[in-house]
Amino acid sequence: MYAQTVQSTGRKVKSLEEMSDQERAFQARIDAGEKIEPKDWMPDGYRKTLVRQISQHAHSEVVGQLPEGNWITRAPTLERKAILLAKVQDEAGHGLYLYSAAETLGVSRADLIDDLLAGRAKYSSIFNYPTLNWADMGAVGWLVDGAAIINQVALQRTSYGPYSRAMVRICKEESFHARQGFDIMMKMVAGTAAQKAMAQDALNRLWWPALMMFGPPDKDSVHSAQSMAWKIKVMTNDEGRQKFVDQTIPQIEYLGLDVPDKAARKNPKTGHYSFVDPDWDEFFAVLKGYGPCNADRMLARNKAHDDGAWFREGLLAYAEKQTIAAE
Ligand code: FAQ
Repeated sequence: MYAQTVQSTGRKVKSLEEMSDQERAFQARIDAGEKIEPKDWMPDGYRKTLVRQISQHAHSEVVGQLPEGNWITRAPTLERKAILLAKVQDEAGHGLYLYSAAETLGVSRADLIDDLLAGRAKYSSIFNYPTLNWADMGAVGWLVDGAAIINQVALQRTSYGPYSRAMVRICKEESFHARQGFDIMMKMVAGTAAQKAMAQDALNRLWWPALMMFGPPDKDSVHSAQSMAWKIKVMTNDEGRQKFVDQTIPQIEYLGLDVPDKAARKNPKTGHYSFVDPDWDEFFAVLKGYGPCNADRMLARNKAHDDGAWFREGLLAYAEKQTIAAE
């Protein structure tokens, strides 16, 4: 029987006795570590959860281009501009792989994007915070991509084949992103006192929102218990957050910066750091649309979609012409 270690607030996970024969056989495949492929039978809830999570993940990649895209024209050197441009372009590619993985579950990318543009779909809370100066480009790559990698490395082992395979490629690119962010931070802390202060300020502002990326505490998570049972998620929200803190605090010390959480301490017995939770009221407010940049992000995405209408029409007209020519 699968491990049921996390309590969450959503619907109770069915026991093997409560499952139909088909559901029991499906659970046995999951427990044996088999990958589920698009044409395999799957419970409706499994399909629905994957569509929700993969599409939210895809939207995060696409909306996630905005805070960094904002700095492409203001990067301090040609080299930094080229690197940032490549990174932002990679995020668009990640969105594409993920929408494609979602489409294998019988939904259309156009409908998923409509949900995003109409404000019906979520994307990661982190992208509703502003990027105020160049040091934020370092902090986003280091902390935001760093947090994303922790989650995504685990998701390489997710039970749904197309999602798992998309993650393998995404993780390779994300590690380049995190390193370029850390490299910017290294330059900033080795610069003038004002540059080092900018790096500290970026870290102070992004630390708490980065902790929120892992989702609400396990006790308040709606989906974790069922998603862990189906191995859609292979790590709980709190486990991911702890990994991030344990990995990042030594990096902060290496940079010679102050840890924003003054109370964080390493437990010599466990090797883990204690840390203060982010403000969960703020997190839930951001999810409801009240973050500093929610309205701007939705305006920017809607404008980009409207501005791209001529291009989508052109593609369709070309495809139609090819079909007619082939008949
Ligand atoms: N922001 O029951 P749980 C990136 C929602 S990629 C917004 O715990 P679950 C790359 C959750 O959806 C970053 N909403 O949910 C990049 C659910 O809503 P619903 C994105 C959040 O799914 C870097 C509700 O709260 N990564 O950054 C957040 O079991 C730089 C209840 O929560 C992924 O999406 C949040 N932080 O666990 C791009 C990874 N947390 O649908 C550009 C895949 C929770 O019931 C630049 N996703 N919610 O209305 C996951 O691993 C999971 O979905 C979690 C949440 C862990 C995020």
